This record gives sequence, structure tokens and C-alpha cells, in this order.
Amino acid sequence: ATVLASLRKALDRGEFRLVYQPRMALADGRITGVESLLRWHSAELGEIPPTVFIPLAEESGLILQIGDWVLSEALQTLKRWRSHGLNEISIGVNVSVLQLLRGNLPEQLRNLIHELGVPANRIELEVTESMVMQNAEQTTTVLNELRKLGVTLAIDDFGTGYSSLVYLKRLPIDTLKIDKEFIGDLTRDPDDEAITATVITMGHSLGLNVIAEGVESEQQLSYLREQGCDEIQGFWLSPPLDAHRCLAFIRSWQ
Ligand code: G
Ligand code: G
Ligand code: MN
Ligand code: NA
Repeated sequence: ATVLASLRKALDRGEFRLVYQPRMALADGRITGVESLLRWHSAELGEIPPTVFIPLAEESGLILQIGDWVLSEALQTLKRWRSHGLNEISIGVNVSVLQLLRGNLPEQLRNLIHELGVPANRIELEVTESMVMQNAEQTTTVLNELRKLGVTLAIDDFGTGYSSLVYLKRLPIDTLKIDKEFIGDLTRDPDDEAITATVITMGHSLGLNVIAEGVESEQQLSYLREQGCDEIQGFWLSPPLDAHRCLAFIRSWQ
């Protein structure tokens, strides 16, 4: 069977699951939230990485149904964790540009939030820089509608696309996530240091929360702290974990 043929059956077969990677505020060391990340274990093909199946899901349009499942699953996890007393935690959900362009994402999200009784301001939607910039006019309208619901918006993989500063200023976003490509060589590559420091400064001057992704070492952490980065995510803190382990991790941290 081709990967696509198996992917078409994956939802019905319950082959998807979400894992959650915590992030931490540098100011006080608190866990502020998690990013949900999709995983697929195919009965026929075994574990397929998202870098393989997400592009296929986008090309085939399957990402729309899969994205519905992801949102629902992530918000149910948020609800469950809140019932365990984790009221300060936010949940990040990656959203494909196709979901934004479909048009009914704001309505669907409003219904889910209402149904589950979770606070909108604890939900952060992550969209990649390149996806938003390639469709700046259309996506801006949808992003504005989403923000009216009270959810927050993050630009993911920041630095890998080329954002016009005009759009960055115009977009209704709350958070910049610096791509891990720039974090990996911090304290070794002066160019990556300069880019990272500049993004932090620029983000702050636009009033944005700045998160560094892919933080693996103490040295990277110190550099980011010196530069005034707000939050970090990466293996230094924790790899992505299943919901049960992530809940245990957050509790033991606090
Ligand atoms: O977790 P990992 O680094 O393997 O993820 C690889 C890529 O897949 C990342 O760029 C991430 O944004 C994307 N991805 C992970 N989960 C989801 C999801 O639920 N929806 C979408 N659209 N992309 C996701
Ligand atoms: O959505 P985004 O492109 O930001 O996806 C983040 C991806 O990065 C996830 O697939 C996750 O597994 C991966 N990741 C998370 N922390 C680290 C890290 O510290 N180092 C590396 N190399 N990858 C990481
Ligand atoms: Mn992401
Ligand atoms: Na990223």
C-alpha cells in the first residue's frame, strides 16, 4: 500500500495520537504551556514521521479532517488537565494554512470551546511563517476572526520564511517562535546568535512574546536568558510526551 492509501484510513482506524512538549518561562522557571504534536503509527507501515505525512495530508486535503481531530483531541486534553488543577497551562495547536483558508475554523473552534467549556485564552494556534506570508491577505482576515474568539496566535518556524515587517506589524499575533535551525548552533555560530538576538529585540519592540524552540543545552539556555528571550522549548526541558507523562512532568516540575 502507498503511504497515502494508508493515511486515508488512519483516522477511522484510530492510528493518530498527540504528544505534548512543555515550554518554560525564563523569568521564573514556570511551565507555561505545551505544544501538541501529531504522531501516526500505521498498522501497515509502522511509525511515519510528521515531516513525511503532514505534507501528504496537505497535498491531498486530508489535513482538514485530521486537523479537526487534532483540535478536538488537544482541547479535550486541556479540559482534563484543568480538572486536575493545571489552570495556568496553555495548549499550542499547529494549524495548516488549508484549515485557515477553509473559512469555518473560527466557527468550529468557537463550538468546541463552548462544548468543552475551556477558556479560549489558554489556546494558542501556531501557524508557520511561510504559510501565512504566502497568503497574507486571506489569512489575515481569518486570523483576526480567530483572535476575536480570545485565542492567541503564534508564528511558528520564525526566521525560515521572509516576513515583511509590514505584515508582521499588521498581523494580529501574540507570539514568535524562533525556529530551532537558529538555536542549534547558538554559542558556536555568530550569525545564528545575531539572528536570534535580533528576532528577540524585534519581537519585543512589536509587543510579542518570544519563544525559542529546539533548546538542547545549558549554553543555549544562558545565551537566550541574556538576550531576554521569554520562553524556551526543547529537549533541555523535555521531549514531547504522551498526555499522561506530560501531566506527571508538569506536576513534578511545579
Ligand atoms: O514533532 P515533529 O518535529 O516531528 O514535527 C514535525 C513537523 O510537523 C513540525 O513542523 C510540526 O509543525 C508539524 N506538525 C506536528 N503536529 C502537527 C499538527 O497537528 N498539525 C499540523 N498541521 N502540523 C503538525
Ligand atoms: O511545529 P514545529 O516545526 O515547531 O515542530 C517542532 C518539532 O521539533 C517537533 O517535531 C519536535 O519533536 C522537535 N523538537 C522539539 N524539541 C527539539 C530539540 O530540542 N531538538 C530538536 N532537534 N528537535 C526538537
Ligand atoms: Mn509548531
Ligand atoms: Na518550529
